[in-house]
Amino acid sequence: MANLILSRRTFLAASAAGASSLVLAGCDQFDFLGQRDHQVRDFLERANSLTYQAQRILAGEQTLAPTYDESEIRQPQRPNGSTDPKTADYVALAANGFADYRLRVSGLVETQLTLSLDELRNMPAQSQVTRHDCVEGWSCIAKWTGTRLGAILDQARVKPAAKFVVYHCYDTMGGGLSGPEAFYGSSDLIDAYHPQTILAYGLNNATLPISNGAPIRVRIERALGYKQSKYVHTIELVESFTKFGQGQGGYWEDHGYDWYGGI
Ligand SMILES: Nc1nc2c(c(=O)[nH]1)N[C@H]1C(S)=C(S)[C@@H](COP(=O)(O)O)O[C@H]1N2
Ligand SMILES: [Mo]
Repeated sequence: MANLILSRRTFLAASAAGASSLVLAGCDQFDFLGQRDHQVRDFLERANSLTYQAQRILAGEQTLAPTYDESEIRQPQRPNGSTDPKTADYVALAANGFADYRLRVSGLVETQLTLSLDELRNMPAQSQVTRHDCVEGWSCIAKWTGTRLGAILDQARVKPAAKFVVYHCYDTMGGGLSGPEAFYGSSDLIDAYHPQTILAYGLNNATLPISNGAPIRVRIERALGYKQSKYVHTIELVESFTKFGQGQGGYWEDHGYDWYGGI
């Protein structure tokens, strides 16, 4: 494991040297990205010096989440958190079978995108049987089908200044003094470009139901349940989270959960 210990300077030098040197450096070398307390991962989270290009290259080198056989699916995916959003926009979309749904890709991109469900379904599809782990202490194995987020980001052409992806959702949570808060989540570009990160529209060989995030929810397979934003309407590329909610990068993060949320 000695070769995993990279100083910040060595790491930056490697990034500066560009794609080829990182790729030639081999695969296992980037396993540390999955270890939440590793100093380099910690550095990546702060990501201030790391370019979009460098984050992107690292994404392809990450370890995959374990996958399972379809026969290991024992029960339906347990719905949790919001399971039936009541916001007016969502109710209207659902009433029409989501025919008018459009996913928006905005923020630090060269080309803003507006994609219908058909357009998303016509992009290359990917399915994976993975385990969802909720911090409340339960897990479910399920088959998720969708479009790779990386392909969508490539279509929009992410600007170099972007460091994070914010997932804006249709549902609201709570209702305290400040009123209901819109649910949102986020990831870095490493997780966004991870080969198993998809925008899912299918669950266990059927259309994704409302209870599990219809029509589109995020699957970031190496992250905990609360990072799997459901009911996504907008994907916004940003440099920082400060202008959203309490500035911690997500509804649950604003309420005390750790931002990384990796497994
Ligand atoms: N928009 C939205 N996404 C969300 C939530 C939510 O309440 N709203 N809950 C999160 C939590 S805590 C979990 S465990 C999973 C639950 O996903 P599931 O309903 O498909 O099991 O969604 C996550 N994504
Ligand atoms: Mo959760």
